[in-house]
Amino acid sequence: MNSEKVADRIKNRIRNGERFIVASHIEPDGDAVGSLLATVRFLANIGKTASGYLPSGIPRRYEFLANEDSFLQETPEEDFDVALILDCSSSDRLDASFVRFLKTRGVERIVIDHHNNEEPFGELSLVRNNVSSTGEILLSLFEQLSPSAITSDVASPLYAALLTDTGNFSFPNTSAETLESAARLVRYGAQPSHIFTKIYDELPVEYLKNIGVAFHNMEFFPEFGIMFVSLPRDEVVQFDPSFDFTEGVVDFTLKARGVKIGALFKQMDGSFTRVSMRSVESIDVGQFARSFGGGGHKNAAGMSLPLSLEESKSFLLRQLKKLL
Ligand SMILES: [Mn+2]
Repeated sequence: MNSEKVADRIKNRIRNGERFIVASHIEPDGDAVGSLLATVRFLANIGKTASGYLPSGIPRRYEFLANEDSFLQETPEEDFDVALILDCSSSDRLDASFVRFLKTRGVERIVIDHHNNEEPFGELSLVRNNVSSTGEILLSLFEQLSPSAITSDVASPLYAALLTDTGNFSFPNTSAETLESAARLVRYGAQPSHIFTKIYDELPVEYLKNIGVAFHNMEFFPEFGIMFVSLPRDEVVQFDPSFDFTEGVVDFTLKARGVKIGALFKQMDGSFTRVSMRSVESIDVGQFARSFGGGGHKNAAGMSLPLSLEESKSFLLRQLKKLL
């Protein structure tokens, strides 16, 4: 079935269904949270009963999008006609108890996603992997269903979804269509400056201290375009455990001229090191990480090594030289 036909069927299921449960992947990012929130609100606006399932709660960074919304944190008792599963490329990325819930209740699964999806797992799956974000796919569905139901509190989380999945409209997935979608979201009431500030400019002070620690411990190998930064356990600034104090630190490596591969080494204990990697478009660190038991995407991946901090760095440098 081509994607136009699938989209038509999904619109019909939304028009005819009454009770919806909306879910996304574990460790939800901006696209997952934004898409979920927008879908629950849009469905309510067109007169449906809709519940969002978010077992880990809303990450602090996206709390501002949620206002008064409440989410299911456990699988519910009541029945649903349809489960809308957003931004999720495989059922392994869903919360395990939710997968059991869908199976035992026999709830129809509609998957809407933009990842390279080898085995779409929904009864209906709309997968557009050339689209920036699940939020962008949803915007066009909502416009076809009922533009007047796209209130500003639907537009704002969709805008957050586009913003975060495109790295503030800087990644190669940013197309003319993406920017046009963003412009329409602004017309529906999203406020770009406010959303940007809330997501990117409200970092804990301690987080910036850790960036300082990581980059104070920088090693740069210009002949290979490799940069290593490290967070030794005894130098890390501990703070609010609800904030991942290493999130995004490795992204800064690619900001330096001449860097093609950046890696952050986070010392867990004397014999165990967590490595996060980033690469420029032409280099696949995802495949590299998988060959050492890790995982991730082409340009963003990670792995754990049963080695000390120093051993991990020399091991990775040796292996990366073979890759280049
Ligand atoms: Mn996404």
